[in-house]
Amino acid sequence: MHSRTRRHRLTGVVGALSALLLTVGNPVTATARPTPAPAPRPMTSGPGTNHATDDPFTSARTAWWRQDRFGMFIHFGAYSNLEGEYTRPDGTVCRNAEWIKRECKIPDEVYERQAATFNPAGFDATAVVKAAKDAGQRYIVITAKHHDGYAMWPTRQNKWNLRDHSAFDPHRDILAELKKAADAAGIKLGFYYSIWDWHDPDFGDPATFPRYEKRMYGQLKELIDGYDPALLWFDGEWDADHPTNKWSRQDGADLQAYLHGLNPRLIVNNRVGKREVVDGDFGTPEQEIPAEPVDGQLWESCMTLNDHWGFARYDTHWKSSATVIRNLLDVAGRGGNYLLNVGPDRHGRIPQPSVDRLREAGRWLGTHGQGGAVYGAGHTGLVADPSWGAVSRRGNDLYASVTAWPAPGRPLHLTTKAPFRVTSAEVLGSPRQRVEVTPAGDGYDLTPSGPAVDPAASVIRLTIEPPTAAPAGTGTGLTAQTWPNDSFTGPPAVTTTDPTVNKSYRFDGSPDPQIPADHFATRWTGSIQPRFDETYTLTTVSDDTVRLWIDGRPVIDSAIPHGPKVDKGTVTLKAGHRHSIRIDYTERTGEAHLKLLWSSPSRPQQIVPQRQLYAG
Ligand code: FHN
Repeated sequence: MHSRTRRHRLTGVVGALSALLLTVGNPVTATARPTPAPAPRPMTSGPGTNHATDDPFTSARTAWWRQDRFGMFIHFGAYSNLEGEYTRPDGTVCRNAEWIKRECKIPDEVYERQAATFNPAGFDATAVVKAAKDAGQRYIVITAKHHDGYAMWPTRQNKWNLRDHSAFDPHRDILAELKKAADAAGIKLGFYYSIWDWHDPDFGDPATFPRYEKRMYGQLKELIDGYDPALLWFDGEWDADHPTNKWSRQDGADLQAYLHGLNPRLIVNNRVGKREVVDGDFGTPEQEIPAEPVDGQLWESCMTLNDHWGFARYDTHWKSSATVIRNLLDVAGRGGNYLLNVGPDRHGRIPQPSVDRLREAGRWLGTHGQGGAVYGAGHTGLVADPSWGAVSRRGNDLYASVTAWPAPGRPLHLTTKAPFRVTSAEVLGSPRQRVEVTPAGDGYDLTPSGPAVDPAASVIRLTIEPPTAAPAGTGTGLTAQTWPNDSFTGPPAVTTTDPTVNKSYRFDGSPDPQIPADHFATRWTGSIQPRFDETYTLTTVSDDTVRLWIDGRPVIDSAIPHGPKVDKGTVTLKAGHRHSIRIDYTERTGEAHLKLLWSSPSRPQQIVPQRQLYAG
């Protein structure tokens, strides 16, 4: 339900822009013509296309990301050369980090002159990767290009980069060095890339924006082809001025399709579009931790270690390692990832206070098996989020991470949301300590016999006998009838069996080549078979309308046309029983999405799997 702001096909963009290529360049510093990015590989688009290729909650493509949980963010660019301070001609000092050019109103030529002295000769990729590993951070996301447009690799699209505009050794490539060190250490490497570009002269005018976009696509292809990143972390997608940023939902949808055409394994964040639940693979709450699991999409909380992303020599307001550890446990217990930032100085060195705090976090994670509360762990609906810490589940272990250890003999109460037995309990790192587990009220009382193991957090590992699960189903999916109108009028034009309800048609797709991208309707019918006797939360992500019934009773009614939207309803289901389900979905104009997810105390959020859906 979005009017089309600026519809263009990538092929159109490539076609139109390649003709313009000879008239563009970067007049600020370049005289050479940028090398044209070769036309991208053909990708599917148009009616019949579903851009949702898997369920990010369970797919092999995202498995490493959901397992690793904890990453290192690195903000490093030409701004780092100023180390957070700019002395104006009048002698006054202006302070900022990665936004220093804009916030301190540094003239282009002054900023370019200082960038020409940038020489991060001290950048040691092996040391950076070691700092991440010592911290227990299992992936790295480094700024390849921030808002100032300065590329940290030898891009062929312009001369505003670390190879062509710096005092740095022209034979070095820090992204290649980091990629090599990360691969050697088994650490995944991703790149941050700002869509908003303060430097490219073609960015701010809609008439010339396609020329910028062609260079942006070219740079992203360079990064994918040249460094094989596991992840792209977009930013700068919001509406802004100076220069005007009119990045649209259509632009984001086109870019995401282009990138997955280059590398189907790539993981992309929601800022590729406009941070909607349907954009990219994960949401990006910043400097905050959601109070509970996020509906409809994976998520990653990104944070600074002090108060700045880029290096600021005066900023000594460091988070404690205990705060880092507790944040990480809260994030993991709510099913998210934690991307914690370092800002190297102008020499390329990570500040020692950052290294010290990160190393302490890594010590905690690597001690007594406490990392089990994070790596491969996630949200459990079996218990309520406690006031004394966080609980995460990994297999049949619940990790109760206690940040407020009780007085001797006093219990920790754990509210349960489904019946399960606790078969053993131990304090990690204190093998002789006993933990009394007593049924109490709406759950259990956990009473440790001794002191906390660690002031940051101590972990009580509960091994449980989980609620009984019915055998996995044998379903093949739901019957899907589609009409070439949005009122279910006349006979359906297409009837198929859909293995799952996981559709991102976006702006150009539809259920079938004969169904137009706008004004269609689909009805799914059949039955849904839960594996647990529990109250399930059914979640839809829809654009434009959706209504859902279970056993003939309405569970979701979101019939007012809308943009990408999450709706939820609860229903008590019986393990192994086939409950009838009907979903009525309509697409009016513009963007189109429909996903059906479920969760329960025993079942973390996922697209309802095929084997639990039956056509009849
Ligand atoms: O403007 C940027 C900021 O400089 C920094 O890169 C953060 C990190 O996620 N993102 C934007 C602010 O939301």
